[in-house]
Amino acid sequence: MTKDTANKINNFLKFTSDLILDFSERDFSLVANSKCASAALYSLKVGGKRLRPALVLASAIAFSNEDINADWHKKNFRLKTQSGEEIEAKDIIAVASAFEYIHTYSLIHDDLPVMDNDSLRRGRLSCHIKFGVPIAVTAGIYLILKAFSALNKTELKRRRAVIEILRRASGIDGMVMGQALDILGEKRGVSSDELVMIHEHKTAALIQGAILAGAVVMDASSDEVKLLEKVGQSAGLAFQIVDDILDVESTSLLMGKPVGADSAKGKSTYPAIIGLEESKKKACGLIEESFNGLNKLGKENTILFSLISYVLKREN
Ligand code: GRG
Repeated sequence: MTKDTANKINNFLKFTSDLILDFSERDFSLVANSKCASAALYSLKVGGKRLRPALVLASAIAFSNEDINADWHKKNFRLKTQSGEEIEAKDIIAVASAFEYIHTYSLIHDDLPVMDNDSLRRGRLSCHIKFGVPIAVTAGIYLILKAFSALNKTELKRRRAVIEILRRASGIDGMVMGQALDILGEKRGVSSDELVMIHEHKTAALIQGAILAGAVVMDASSDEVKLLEKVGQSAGLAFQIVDDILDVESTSLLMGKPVGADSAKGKSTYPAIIGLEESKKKACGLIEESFNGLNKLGKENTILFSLISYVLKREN
């Protein structure tokens, strides 16, 4: 990756982070004195790469009727859908934020003592260590409800479709199912096919949903959505394989959470099942598949393409 591309990606992630933090500060302001909202905001604010909301924005930009070099890098940008309708920044930012709310809830609940029992997240104390388990549980539930109410408040023509994408990606057809399969498989160990199934649901579904939501807001056609489903699924699976690899190769300082935790807990991971080198090859192959899909869609010269390359190059 060139230095130029790396800078472009980092700037875009920072741009996304600023937008969603600004949105969530206002979104939570009415309940700012509630412990539950404070805990939710704490977990949102402590950091994170902001990949999912960045994918929503990047996909919306890729499928908009904009010149790809247009100056959308400002707070009140507007994007035109493929049918020429203008979409306001606030509505796209609401969609991006909803994905980050759901992702943050999943991290809060994943860290709980009854799940992974991790006390560090994003380089800071996990939500339940800082606020106690009952507040952390309610903060997670609060984030789920806020995500769907943020989508519901948008004036998007495709609002219902976007709500359905997030519901499918995060619920029993997606992330929740993946997490449940992961927990059930922990004790007995899983086959490589089962591991693909777990990763595709636990992690890839939300990443895929973020890419689909941005495109659907911009009126992507059903053929485009079909191709994008594969793009998102491959990128999402690659993301989790890289996560498994980083758990072996990275440091706790870089990751902002304990490393080596997967093998210590006897979790089934790609490196444990097929080895480190094969895992790296698998992740590269999946990103190639994603790129092929984007090429077919004529989206090779976009920030969406660059963000997908970041899945492979990320260091934390
Ligand atoms: C109770 C069955 C049940 C489900 C609840 C807790 C939960 C739902 C799901 C857990 C899903 C989960 C934690 C998946 C892991 C995905 C993953 C690799 C997260 C790390 O994402 P990053 O690296 O994190 O993007 P940052 O901090 O950068 O945002």
